[in-house]
Amino acid sequence: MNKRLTMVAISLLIIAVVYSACAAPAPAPAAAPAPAESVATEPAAAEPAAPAEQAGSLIDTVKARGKLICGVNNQVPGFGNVDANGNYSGFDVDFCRAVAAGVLGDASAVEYRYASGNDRFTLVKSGEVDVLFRNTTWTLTRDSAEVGMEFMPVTFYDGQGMMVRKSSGITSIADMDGATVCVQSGTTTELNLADVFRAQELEFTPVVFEDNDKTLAAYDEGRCDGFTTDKSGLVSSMTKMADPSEHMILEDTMSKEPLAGAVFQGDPAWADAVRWIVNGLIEAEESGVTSQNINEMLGSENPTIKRLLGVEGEMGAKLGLANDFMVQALTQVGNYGEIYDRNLGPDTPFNLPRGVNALWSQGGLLYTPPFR
Ligand SMILES: N[C@@H](CCC(=O)N[C@@H](CS)C(=O)NCC(=O)O)C(=O)O
Repeated sequence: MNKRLTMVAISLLIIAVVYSACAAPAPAPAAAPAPAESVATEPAAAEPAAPAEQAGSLIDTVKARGKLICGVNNQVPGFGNVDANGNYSGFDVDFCRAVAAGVLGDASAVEYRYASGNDRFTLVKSGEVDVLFRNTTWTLTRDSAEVGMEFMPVTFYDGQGMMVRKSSGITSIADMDGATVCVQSGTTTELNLADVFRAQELEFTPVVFEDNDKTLAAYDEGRCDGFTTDKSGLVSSMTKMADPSEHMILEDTMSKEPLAGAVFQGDPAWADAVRWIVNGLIEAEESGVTSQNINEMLGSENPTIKRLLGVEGEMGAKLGLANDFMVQALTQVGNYGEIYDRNLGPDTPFNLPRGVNALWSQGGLLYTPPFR
């Protein structure tokens, strides 16, 4: 059998999903264990239990309910995490809070629901969550009717990476022929892993788990030569390892992972409202409006700032929101840069440089269409 066929055969023999032996304690009281899948594929279209569409726009549902139901991660510190008291925090979580502030005027009016890699799109399609902010990559398949997501602006440009033990002597993916790699099911990660190794004609054995804590625990216990996920996830996971100093993240970037929020496809009013709250957080950073200076900024003569803050124009009303929707989001949560710094910046254990996640005006990729 040639190398490529052997590799495909091995890939098809996806190894067992292990529950108890490798499980790190689930930190989330609200965590609902996801069903394990031994063979992970891109989730197919969910059966439409109660599509948001049938009940009118979610914008009205959320207002009537008085709270936002947000699908998040609960085990990725810095992005989506829950503490022992059930308090959620992280970069993604702050976007939930900003949407709640923009739609309801109250950033705390959020009910968080754990969305696993496998069930996240089903939760959105069935209307169990209003919006998903969960390190989710915008892909064609997920955007299409097959999975049925409507993606929001990219909030974090990421790429897949590989963690290995320093003692392994591995310095790049090219050194990983025959390696065993711990990976999470229901993710782009699993699909990219096969693509990248196949392209380099490398054999590998994936060991698949249904959430990050289990995947990481298995790697940390020495059951795999490598642990692969989004680089953001690797950096975050390092903080949970027995001895992070024994490990390193390879330079290789295995994929593009534009992480974005997502809502049900078929509710344009809701999609527009969420989309422009995210855009508003980026516009505010570009315009220099922060949670700290917003009161002064309400008096600004800058026309973009006037429209952003609802001093002029009817931007909120066009979206079915209050005209001060961004004042609420910015006062209570802060602009994109404040959200980034609070969760990932120099004063956090992650200290992630902005890199491509800088504003376009500072050499990055963040660019919002105009508020007019
Ligand atoms: N961005 C990729 C991967 C996202 C992903 O699920 N990453 C893992 C590793 S950081 C994760 O969040 N796991 C936590 C969990 O499933 O609870 C995707 O959208 O498929």
